[in-house]
Amino acid sequence: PARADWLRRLPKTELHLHIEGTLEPELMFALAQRNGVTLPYPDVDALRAAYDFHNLQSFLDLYYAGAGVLLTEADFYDLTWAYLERAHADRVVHVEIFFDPQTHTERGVPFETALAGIRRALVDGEAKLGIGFRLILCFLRHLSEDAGFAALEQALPYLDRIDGVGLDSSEHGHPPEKFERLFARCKQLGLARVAHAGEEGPADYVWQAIRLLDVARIDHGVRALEDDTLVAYLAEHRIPLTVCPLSNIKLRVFDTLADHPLRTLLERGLVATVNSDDPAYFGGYVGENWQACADALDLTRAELVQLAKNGIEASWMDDAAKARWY
Ligand code: ES4
Ligand code: ZN
Repeated sequence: PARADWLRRLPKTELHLHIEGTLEPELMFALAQRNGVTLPYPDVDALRAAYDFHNLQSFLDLYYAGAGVLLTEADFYDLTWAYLERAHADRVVHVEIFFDPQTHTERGVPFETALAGIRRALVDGEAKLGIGFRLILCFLRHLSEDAGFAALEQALPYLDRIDGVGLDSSEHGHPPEKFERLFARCKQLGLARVAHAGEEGPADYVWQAIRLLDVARIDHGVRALEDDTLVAYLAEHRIPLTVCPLSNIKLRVFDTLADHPLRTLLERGLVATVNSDDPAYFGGYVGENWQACADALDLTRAELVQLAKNGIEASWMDDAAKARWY
């Protein structure tokens, strides 16, 4: 129908995307073969059948195992390029993607191998597909703050190629306060900061991310709605939330998309954006996230335009680039 067509053509941003979460089963098997890695599944269908998650941790276990096929610079390039082509088909004009260096360095893959492959694809994506980009190094919160400092140490020679840092992985029991000193150091180094908070964790973790990590955005943040003072603060300071609707359903944060509070976030004046998180695992890229929300919540064109504008506002593109899309 006309609305689906219009929505497909709407210029979009993607501000919450784990590049390791774009590893499709087909590519996982192809890279396993190329690299002589044996996967614990006989074929693509058996692997896909295992994507039946009941919470964040059950997903993360598979996500970290899957990343084990990524060994060479070419692997990271192919992964990122496949994502960019997919994003381009959804009319994504700007991406800010996460990568998890600790997932790779712990396996003996050098920091610069992952960085170089991802960056080279992003540079090609800008030249050939017109997709602007930023790159965000995520620290794994289930590991220690010292491990995070070690990852930052490895990144120091490459900081001209990294735009910001984030905080991801298992939220329960790993509050933002665990990383206060690490993020203070990142701030000193001139790195922008974001953090996953209020996905499975409580609204208090969102407060901690703001007050202790001084973040520019909150990744997920849907549980902020449990705290009216926090909602007012986020609205007043225009701190964006990078919301991932299909992710929230797959990981059982909400039962169905019809129960998702995306419209409520807009009604409360929050800078909510739509993103895909780990699209190879959660059943949809950014276009499918938009279409599924538009359908399940019967979003108006005005609401959809607001979400698109929020993505531009929340992004770290420069002002000239923002002006192009407003
Ligand atoms: C993640 Cl959905 C989600 N939450 C936290 N950490 C992650 N890493 C990759 N996907
Ligand atoms: Zn995420």
